[in-house]
Amino acid sequence: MTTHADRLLLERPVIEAAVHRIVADQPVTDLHTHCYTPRFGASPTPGGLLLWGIDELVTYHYLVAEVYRVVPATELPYEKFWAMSKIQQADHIWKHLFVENTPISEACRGVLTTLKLLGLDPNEKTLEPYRRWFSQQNPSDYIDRVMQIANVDSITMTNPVFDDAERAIWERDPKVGDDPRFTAVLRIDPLVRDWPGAAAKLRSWGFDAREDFSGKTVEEVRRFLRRWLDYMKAIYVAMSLPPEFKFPDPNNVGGERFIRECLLPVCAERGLPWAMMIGSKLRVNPPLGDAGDMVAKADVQAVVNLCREFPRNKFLVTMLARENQHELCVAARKFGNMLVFGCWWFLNNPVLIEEMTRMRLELLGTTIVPQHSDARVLDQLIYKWDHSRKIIAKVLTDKYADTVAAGFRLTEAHVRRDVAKLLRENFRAFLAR
Ligand code: HDL
Ligand code: ZN
Repeated sequence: MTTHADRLLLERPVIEAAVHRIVADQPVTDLHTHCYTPRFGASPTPGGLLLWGIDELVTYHYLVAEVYRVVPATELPYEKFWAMSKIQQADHIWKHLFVENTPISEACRGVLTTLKLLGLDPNEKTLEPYRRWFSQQNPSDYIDRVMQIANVDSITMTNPVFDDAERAIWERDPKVGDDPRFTAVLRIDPLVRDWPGAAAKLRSWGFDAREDFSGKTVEEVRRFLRRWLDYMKAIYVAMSLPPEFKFPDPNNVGGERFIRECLLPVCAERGLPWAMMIGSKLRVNPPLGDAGDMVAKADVQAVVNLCREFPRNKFLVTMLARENQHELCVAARKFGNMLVFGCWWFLNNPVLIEEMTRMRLELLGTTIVPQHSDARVLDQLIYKWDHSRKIIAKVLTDKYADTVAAGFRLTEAHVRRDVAKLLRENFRAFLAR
């Protein structure tokens, strides 16, 4: 008797319907977000790191950048905008991006999708009706609701230990990350981006790290990493790296020695991946804050050198420039200790998600993690996954149709297996390897 799973998928419309259903039904393990457990404090509580609700959605830094294209700084000086309350900022953005202009950009459409999937009408002229609805939600219950709508089974945090506010919360509450819905990631950008400054910080925290690596620096930096990895129960180590990132790097001897003598030995001893997120050029327009960062082409050969020289280490890699994507896919064909992931930041747009997913499936098969949400506001999980699932399903349908046309007898079981790998199992297996 043929089971549903064994059902052959031959005609394109049958393939398409099955793929879209299976992709929608597959729980996602979201491997990179900026969301937080409720114990970190929730907005609008001052200092709360868990951002959620309409005013946080509408003041997402992507939308701050976009509203400054409509109302330039010559009309609204940056410092005046930042002096506004969150509510005033949101009203300003809603007026200019959602009422007086059509919310057609990906970041704008994301707010519409989120409201719609929450059961709200995205066409309100003011934010007041939404504020009334959100005021009735409780953050922790709301997390469950958002995860259920987005079909996300685990939210991976980003925990920048060099951020004074976040480190203070960890030190005040050792259990702050203990929420089964979340996992932690040790984020340590300054140790490569600014080794001298980071070494000085470590000394101020009681780790004897010298800029010139004299004394017990290597042991002390390894002790620092182990302490925070254990304390956070981190599942990997992450860094955003500049377009200039090189390995080896004669212009950043300290950063290179940190990677070679401290980071990678500790990651290898613990079987932890290092997530390299390469190509972010920070604060090209400083008064825009987080909205002021940009992208530039980076050097894939740095990734190649690291994967080759450290075969016992595992590298999660995403790059920010569209121009780097093909070379990164080819590099991944050479190194099984590299897992390519996500359509990061300025790549998280339908046109590029489709291009990158198609390129990756054609070069790497199902051995990738096609997407992460990068959600900064909890509610964004809803739209980031709704939008990406549809594109991933569209590309998979094409690739399955091509495979069937070549004579492969495709069944639902094949599709379920593949989609589970792409959205959940590849990441988990990479961690466990
Ligand atoms: O460095 C990162 O993790 C980036 O994702 C930045 O946080 C960036 O501001 C962002 O939110 N991108 O989506
Ligand atoms: Zn991020």
